[in-house]
Amino acid sequence: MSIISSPLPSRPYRRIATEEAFSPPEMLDIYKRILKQDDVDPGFKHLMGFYMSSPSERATHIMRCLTDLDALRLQHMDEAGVDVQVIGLTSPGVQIMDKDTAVAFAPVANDILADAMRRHPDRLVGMIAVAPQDPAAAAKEIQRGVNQLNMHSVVINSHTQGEYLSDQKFWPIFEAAEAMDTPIYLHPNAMPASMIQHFIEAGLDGAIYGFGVETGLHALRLITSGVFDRFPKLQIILGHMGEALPFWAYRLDYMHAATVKSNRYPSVQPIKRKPSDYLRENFHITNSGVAWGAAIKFTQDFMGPDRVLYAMDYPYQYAPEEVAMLEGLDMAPQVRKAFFQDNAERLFKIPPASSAA
Ligand code: 1DF
Ligand code: MN
Repeated sequence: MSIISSPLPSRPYRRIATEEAFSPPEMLDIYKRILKQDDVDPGFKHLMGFYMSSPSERATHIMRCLTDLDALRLQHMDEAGVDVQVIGLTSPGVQIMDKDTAVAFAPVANDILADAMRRHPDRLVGMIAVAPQDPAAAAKEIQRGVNQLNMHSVVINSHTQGEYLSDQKFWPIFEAAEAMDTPIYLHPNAMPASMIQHFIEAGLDGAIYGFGVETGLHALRLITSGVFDRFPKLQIILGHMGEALPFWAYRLDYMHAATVKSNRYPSVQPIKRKPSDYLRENFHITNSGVAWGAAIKFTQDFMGPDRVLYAMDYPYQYAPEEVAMLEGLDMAPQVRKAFFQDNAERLFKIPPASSAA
C-alpha cells in the first residue's frame, strides 16, 4: 500500500469513520469449522468462504486487515487521513454460530476489541457485538459493554439465520438498547438461504446489491412491525446511504397507507406515523461504500445534516482517494464538520481527543 503523496488539507475537525470492521483470529477458527459442515449456509459460504479461501489480492488484503487492531490498521488510517475508526465485529459476526457458541463468543470478541481501544484510545472506538440467538443474553451484553467496556453502540449484522428483529421475541434487545442509549448499527449480512438463490446465480448477492436489499428489508420490517411505536427513542444506524431507503420514502409512505387502509395483510397494521417519519427520527445514515456527492446531498436534505455520517467500510472498501473526493464536495463548513466529526461524537459518545495525541 503506497503512501498518499498529496497531503489532505488540514482541517478543523477529526475524520471519524463509522462502519469499520474487524475479526479476531479466534472467530475465523470457528468459521473454518462451520464452513466444513455439509449443510453450510449458502450466503455464508459465498461471503466468508470466499474471503477465507480465495488467493485473490482483494481477499488476502482484507483478511490481513480484518485481524489487525494495531500497527497495520493505524498505518492505513494515517495514509487515508482517518483519525478515528468506529469498529464492529465483521459480518455475520456470531450470528451464523449455534446459540451456545454465539452467546459465549460475543463477550470474547468484545473484550478483544476493548483491549485494542485501551491500547489506542484516541484512534479506536468499539461497537458491542451481541448474539440475537439469546435476546436476554444480548441485553445483558449491551449493559456490560456500556458499563465495563466503554462502548456506547451495538452492531447487529442484519438477520440471524433467517430471523428478523421485527419478531417480538427479539425486543428485549431493543428495550436494553433504548434504556442504555446505545444506537444499533444494522449492518448487512449475506441473505438468508430462502432468498439468495436468484442473487447468487447473477453474482449479485453480496455488497454489490444483495446486502442492501436484505438490510433495507430488515429496516422496513422494524418500521412496519411497530418497533418504534414501542421504543420511540431507539436509534438504528444504516450504512450504504441508508440502503437506498431515503430514495424509496415517497412510495413507501403512499403504499403503506394504501396497504393499511385496504386491510391487505395481517402483518401491515396501522402505525403512529408515516414510514418516512420513522426514517427521519429513529435512524442515522452513513455513506459507507458511497463516495458520491449527489447521493450524500440528497440524504442530508432528507434526513437533516445531523443524521448523516461519514464511513469508509474498512477494509472492504479501503479507498483512500475517496476521502479526498469527499473533501472536495461542495458542503457548508458546519455541515462538513457534522458529517466527519460532530454527528459521530454525539451518536457514539466519543470523547474529545486527549492532549497527548
Ligand atoms: C463486504 C462488504 C463484506 C461489506 C462485508 O462484511 C461488509 C464485501 C463481511 O464487499 O464482501 O461489511 N460492506 O459493508 O459493504
Ligand atoms: Mn460494512
